This record gives sequence, structure tokens and C-alpha cells, in this order.
Amino acid sequence: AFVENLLKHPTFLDNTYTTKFIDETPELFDFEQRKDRGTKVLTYIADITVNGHPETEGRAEPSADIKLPKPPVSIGEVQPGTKTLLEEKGAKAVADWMLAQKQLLLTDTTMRDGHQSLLATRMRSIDMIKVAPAYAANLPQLFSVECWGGATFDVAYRFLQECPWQRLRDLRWAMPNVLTQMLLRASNGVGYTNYPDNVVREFVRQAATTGIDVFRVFDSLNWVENMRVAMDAVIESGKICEGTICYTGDILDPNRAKYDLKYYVGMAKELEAAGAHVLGLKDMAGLLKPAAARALVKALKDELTIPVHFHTHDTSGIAGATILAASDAGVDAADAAMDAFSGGTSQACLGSIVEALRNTDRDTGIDIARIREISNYWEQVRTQYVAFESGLQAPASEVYLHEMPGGQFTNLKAQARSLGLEERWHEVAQTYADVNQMFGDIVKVTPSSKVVGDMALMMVSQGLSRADVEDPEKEVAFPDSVIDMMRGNLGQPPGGFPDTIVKKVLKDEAPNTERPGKHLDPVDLEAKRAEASAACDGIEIDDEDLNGYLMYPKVFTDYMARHAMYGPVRSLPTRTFFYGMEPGEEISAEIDPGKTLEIRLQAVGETSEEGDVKVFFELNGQPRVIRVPNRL
Ligand code: BTN
Ligand code: 3PY
Ligand code: ZN
Repeated sequence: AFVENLLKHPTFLDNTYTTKFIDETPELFDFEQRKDRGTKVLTYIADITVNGHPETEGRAEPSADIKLPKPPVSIGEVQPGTKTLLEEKGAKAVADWMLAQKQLLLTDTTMRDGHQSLLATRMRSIDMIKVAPAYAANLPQLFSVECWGGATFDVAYRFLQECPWQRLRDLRWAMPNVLTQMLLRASNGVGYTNYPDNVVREFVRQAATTGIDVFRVFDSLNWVENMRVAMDAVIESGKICEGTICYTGDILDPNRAKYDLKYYVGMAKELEAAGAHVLGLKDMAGLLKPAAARALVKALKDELTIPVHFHTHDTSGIAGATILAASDAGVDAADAAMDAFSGGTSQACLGSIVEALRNTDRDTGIDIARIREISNYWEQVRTQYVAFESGLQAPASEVYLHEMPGGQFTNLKAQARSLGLEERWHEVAQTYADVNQMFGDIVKVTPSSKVVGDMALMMVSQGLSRADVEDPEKEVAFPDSVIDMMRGNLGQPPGGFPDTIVKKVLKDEAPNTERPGKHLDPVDLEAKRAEASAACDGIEIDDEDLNGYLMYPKVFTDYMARHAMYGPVRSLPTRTFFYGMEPGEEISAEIDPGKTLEIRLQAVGETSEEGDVKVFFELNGQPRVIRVPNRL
């Protein structure tokens, strides 16, 4: 585009061009701002059509004849739901209502953990927003829809070229009656590191303002001390604070006594005392077995006055049984994914749980026909993302060995593949378990799970055993994330990290065993806003943008630079976004409510001597030619 501008500029055409001309003519660099949004979107389609999308290169492709996914029709008026109760009576009233209900309440995780665990978090907003009105109209009995947080925030900016805040705003608007739910990593926000307290507070305030109702707050080492800032901010916002235990080990195994029933009940009581409206029981790897679930839920229900909300993963294939056992023991709510996004490293199958409980005293009251319709939509959506499927073919009891979270499993496997360790996957799994023991048997969930994964990959690729690493005579180069965790920058696990490993990693440096946020200065938010603006060509940075920048400065500014070039590509159909268009193909893209681009690709030209390709379009009936570099 720079060259295009240059070639058209009168000074250039005049032959009065000097190199200084470029310095003195800043408007050459304004092409992004001055181009209209239609041209920007065409530039994106042209680029992808010619060069392909870097994320789908070399991966399986959807079949040529897949159709645009069609959402089910909404039946009747939107009925009041759980969100209505929160608005009218507040967070405590929702918790009391949960306790008073007989039915098992259900959260649908498809829009967050479902695709995070099955499709590397790559689901685009448009595929969610299209079906959201059907959720509001047809499934007002759902407790909540988990649709934000966890890895979705970062992936939206980084890989999907869309704003996570806009996703939330649109979903909130389309589902006014059902609670929206997010996963928040306490002081680690939606990132991988501990943020200053005022950044955590500001993030929670903004998420509540833009549209989150239920905040599931957890700490990756189960350290309640490190959860208070986030929990307090949620409570202050008037939204629902789900203070959460991460489950690891096996309460029925006498050899894993560190995480026994007493430990979990103790932590649950701490969270209740810290003001949680609901207790979250987060089994991120799917390790809680049915008999253990029965015992744990019973103990929690006996000891607490707040409702219990259970989350698990189906990696071992047994999650449905565990949820039914938890239901028998009186759990108030449970998570499941719509059928087409369930099973494997994702959640248990929502439709099957509804059927299993029908005509029992925990009958969910949800109409299975409505679930089938929505799942049929998700089935069509999933076919578009075949490039991101993990290929996990069957349930795996190996999860009880390695204890990897569902959201990490496929990710770590891909990392292992990229290091040439794919054939040695079962060794990676065993080493992951060894690292866990070496670190003192810790909770493994983002970000602590990433630290364990980094260490395991390093050991397998360098052929190091646990004994090698622990050998005081042997020099070991630890990954940065391991050094950071041993310094105390993610906080402390129960009982602290073992001295042997801390000394080996840090040598003479003393770790910080206090809450990390205690030592982080507050960030000057207005200074950060100015810094973000300067990094984005002086564009105005609103509060949502500022919170994106505070979490991920570079990811955010890279997103903004691409946005200036490509415009509102979020409105493109998913197939077009990842694969471009075929000659003769027509699509529509609604870039604003009521403003639709009708786009037809006429032809793709030959590559010129300068290496450019002309791509011929019709935009709302008018011919348009876009020139893009051929980078192949
Ligand atoms: C990424 O993978 O970095 C984010 C996806 C957007 C990248 C755009 S797609 C068109 C253009 N071609 C590239 O190689 N990168 C950008
Ligand atoms: C996340 O933090 O993204 C998780 O899904 C943890 O289970
Ligand atoms: Zn999960």
C-alpha cells in the first residue's frame, strides 16, 4: 500500500522525488487510516486468497462444500432467566436461589472452555454471536453461559484479529436474560504473570461493566491469599464471585495425602470467609473420580452455606459419571459443553446429562429438543475449524498419570511436535508427572501448568532425568518460567516449594514468599493510556483498549496495527477469514448493524514483475481492484 501511495503521489509523478520526500511527506504512511473499511476488508481477503492464512498452513482443510452455519430459530419471547434475578435482587439472591432449587443447574461452556480445549481456542466471535439469540430465547433455564476469559482474551487479539471486549459486548446484548460467565486467573488476570493490584482491579471493573456476571476466580497454586484482590473487586462490582478450588491429586489415595478431603474443605471455608457467593470446584484435568466426587461434594455441602458449582473435563472419558455422582451428593450446578463440543479434553456432554437426569429429582427442566438444535449448529461451526482439531481419538486414562489440564493437553502436544518430540509423547507425559513431584506436588493450571510443561519439554529434549536435575553437582539451565516461579512470582503452593529445587534453581538468591502483588508498584493508568496511544499512531485509547494493553502490551499494539490495515475482519465468515475466496464466490459481511458489504471475487490476476497480484472484486456491485504482494 505504501508503494501504491507513492506511485500515485504528484511529487513522485513530477519526478521531483528525493529520499527526503519520504521523510517530509508523512501522509504516505496514512494509507491505513484513509482507506475506507470496505477497501481494508478487501485487502485482507485478497491477501489471504493469494498467500493463505499463516495459522492454517499445512493443516487439514474443511471440505469445499461446507455451508454457512445456520442457527436455530428463536421460539417466542425472551423469558426471564438467571440474569434477570441478578439484576433485580443481586448476587446473594442468586446464590440463595441456587441453594433453594432442586434441579441440577447447568453452565454451557461451549463458547469458552469447549473450544479452548478442543480447537486451541480458535473459535471466532461471529460464530458465537449468531447463535446467542437462540440461547436467550430457547434455553433460559441455563444457569450461565461461560463465554469469556481464560485463553480466549489473548487468542482473540493475537490470532483472530478481533477485540475480545467487543465479543463480550455483543454476546451480552444478544443474551440479556442469561448470566454470562468468565474464567479469571485471580492476580494473573487473563495472562500468565502476576499483575499489580490496581491492574487486576481495573480489569475486573471493566469486565463487569462490559458484561460479565459470574467471575470464576482461581489461583494456579490454590493460594487464597493471592485471590483476595480479584475477589474483592468482583464483590465490589455487584457481580457474582465464584471463589474457586482447583482440584488435584486423589482424595481417596492415601499416597497423595497432601491434597486430602480436609485440605479441600479447609480451602473452601477460607473462600467462603473471603466473601465468595458461590464455591467453584474446578477439576481442570478431569482427575476427580465418581466415588471421590461423591465424598468431596457431600463434605463441602455439609460444611458450607454457599452453593457449589462443579467443573470437570472428560479426558479420561468418565466425566459424565462424575457429574452424576456429584449431582447425587447434592452439587448445585455443573458445567457441560453442548454435545458437538463435548468429550475428550473438553467438558462432558450437556444433552446426555439432561437426559440422564430426566424424571429424577434433579431433572434440569431443559428441553432436549432445543439442545439438539443448538448442538446441530455447533456441529456445523466445528467443521470450519478442522485445521485446529487436536486429533485426540479416544479417552485416555493416562491423564491420571500426568494430570495435565484439558486446556493444556493439546497445546503441549503441539509444542512437543514442534520440538520433534511427537514420537516421545508418553515420555513427555511421564516427565510432566516427575516434574510435578520434584516441585513438591503442586496444582497444575494456567500459569503453573505452563511452568511444569516447559520444564518437562526441556528435560525430554535434553535427555535429563529428575535425578539429573536434582544432582547438586550437575549444571542445569532452567527455563525462565521455572526461575520465575521459584522466585515466588506466582505465589506459594501449600507448604511452599521444596528447598532442594529452590536452591538448585536460584542458587544463592533468596525467594520472595510473600504475595507477589505486595511488591509490585501500582501502574499509572493515564500514563499507560498515553503510552498505548503513542504506540498506535495517536489513536484514542478507551478503557477497554487500555485493559487490553495492560494485560498484553505488544499483542494489543500488533492487533491495532493490523486493524488499521485490514479493518473489521471480524465480520467475515470463518471460512473466508482462514481461506480467502474462490473466483465466482459471493459473501456478505455486516460491518455495522445495518451496514453490509456484498463481496464477490471476480478473478485473481497473474503475479507482476514487482511481485504483486491484482485481485478483482465487486463490492456492493461496484468493481474494485486490490493489489497485494505475493509472499509465497
Ligand atoms: C498472525 O498469525 O500473526 C495473526 C493473523 C493475522 C495475520 C495477517 S493475515 C494477512 C497477513 N499475512 C500475514 O502473514 N499476516 C497478516
Ligand atoms: C485457563 O486458565 O485458561 C484454564 O482453562 C484453566 O483451566
Ligand atoms: Zn476447564
